[in-house]
Amino acid sequence: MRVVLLAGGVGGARFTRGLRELGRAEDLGLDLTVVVNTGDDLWLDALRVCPDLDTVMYTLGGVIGEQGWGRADESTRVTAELHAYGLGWDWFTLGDLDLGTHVARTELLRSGLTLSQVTARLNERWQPGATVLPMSDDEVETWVEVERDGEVTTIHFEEWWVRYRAGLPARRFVQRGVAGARPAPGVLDAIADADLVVLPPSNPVVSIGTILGVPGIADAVRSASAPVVGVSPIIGGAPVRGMADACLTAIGVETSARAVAEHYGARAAGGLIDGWLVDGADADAVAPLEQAGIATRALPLLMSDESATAAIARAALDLGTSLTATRTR
Ligand code: FO1
Repeated sequence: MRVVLLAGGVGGARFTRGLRELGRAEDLGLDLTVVVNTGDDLWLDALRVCPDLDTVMYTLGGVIGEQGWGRADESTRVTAELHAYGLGWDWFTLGDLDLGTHVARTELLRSGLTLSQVTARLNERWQPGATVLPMSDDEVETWVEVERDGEVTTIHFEEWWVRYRAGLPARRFVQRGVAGARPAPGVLDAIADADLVVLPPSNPVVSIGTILGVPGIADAVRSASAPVVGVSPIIGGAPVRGMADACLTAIGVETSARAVAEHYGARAAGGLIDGWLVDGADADAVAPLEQAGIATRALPLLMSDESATAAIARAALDLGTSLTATRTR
């Protein structure tokens, strides 16, 4: 069964790992492809840093840091040296092991490889059990227009997210480079050939929204023969982690499981999703979403441990399978 996921950082990576483990435990023959957001990427200390690609790679490789990014068993000797020279961002920690990835990626990029080729090469080492694709080989960066010290300015997403903890109201998000960006090789084919497309509980604006903003990808999802099932990143009116609420507010979407589903839209009405999973706390969203043409199921959505995550992954597969049965090709 070919499953394609459009994923950002922590939530998407954890969900993908749960789906992979479910497939292995029950011998489901899952063939997973993860299309990853690269809008968080940045040049820092002359290195190309790709937060979501690395979170997916490290999570599937079993070496993710406990905070959900960077490496486990990390140290910060090199970054301390950089800060001592007044370089880098002293509020953004590039650990020593993590820097190994950024140096390797930058060297491979400078040798002429595309981001896809570099990503495939780096993932070989970690055996992720899935095909990991950047959304595009072209540089796309999310910048955030904010008002700071009384003046309007635009800062890189990572500065907004990490330095300001999304505390400066985002006036708008600017995806620099997205207009001319092409889907990375294999992305459109994977979506077209999929038996199921999943929107995991990643940030619907700056992660999944950024992927869908690459010309061609949203249309590929809309026209996919596979059912499209999403997992709400919002439980009981709040994001499970991160600050998706600040992002949703910035685009005028209410922070609720129902509003995010409506934001993606029912595919029957020209939107993106056929199915949607909400937490039990949001069971009141089931009826209205069903009426809007989105098959909706309520179940515990907190990925508190591997078995909880596997249960959510199972529910997504089951909803997808039930929708395949009803979809005309
Ligand atoms: N997040 C933080 O909250 N603080 C950091 O210092 C930080 C450093 C960092 C370095 C590399 C990397 O790949 C991710 C890093 N992140 C950090 C997480 C990052 O902001 C998020 O993973 C995504 O950009 C949002 O999903």
